[in-house]
Amino acid sequence: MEKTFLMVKPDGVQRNLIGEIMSRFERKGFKLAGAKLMPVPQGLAEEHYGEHKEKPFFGELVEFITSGPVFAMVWEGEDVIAAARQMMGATKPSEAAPGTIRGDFGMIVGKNVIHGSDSKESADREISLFFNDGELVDYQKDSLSWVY
Ligand code: 3AN
Repeated sequence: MEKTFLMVKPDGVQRNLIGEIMSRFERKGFKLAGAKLMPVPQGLAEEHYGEHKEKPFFGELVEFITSGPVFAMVWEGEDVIAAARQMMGATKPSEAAPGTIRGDFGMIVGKNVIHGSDSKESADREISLFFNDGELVDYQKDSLSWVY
């Protein structure tokens, strides 16, 4: 089953949105494979945002993500990567549709509450950056037999 990496950013943690965000993915029907509250060390932040190294906002991005704890998660399900991106909404909160996480809670592009992998390659890369194999749990969820 497909997996994605999602992270409540420091603004989401400070604004008490962890439960709200987890609840949306739970209710949708996805399965939680791992989760933890953690600070993001400088090196990890630079590696995670490596593809934006040349962008003018790279420094700001790294500074923000290291500014307070994040809530890192791995969620599993059919097409979860694309579905989670839909549920997150557009990068710019002003363009994110109402009903999406960024549409409902985001205020500015630099502090847009949540990160989610945008492809299978990014998901694999980001999951292994943030989680050890032993931190991901493989288990049976009987309620999913009603879904699939
Ligand atoms: P997304 O998070 O929707 O995949 P990306 O990958 O284009 O968006 O950008 C990564 C992160 O960089 C975004 N989550 C956003 O917080 C930040 N970002 C994107 N564009 C800007 C910008 N113009 N100014 C500041 N931060 C930005």
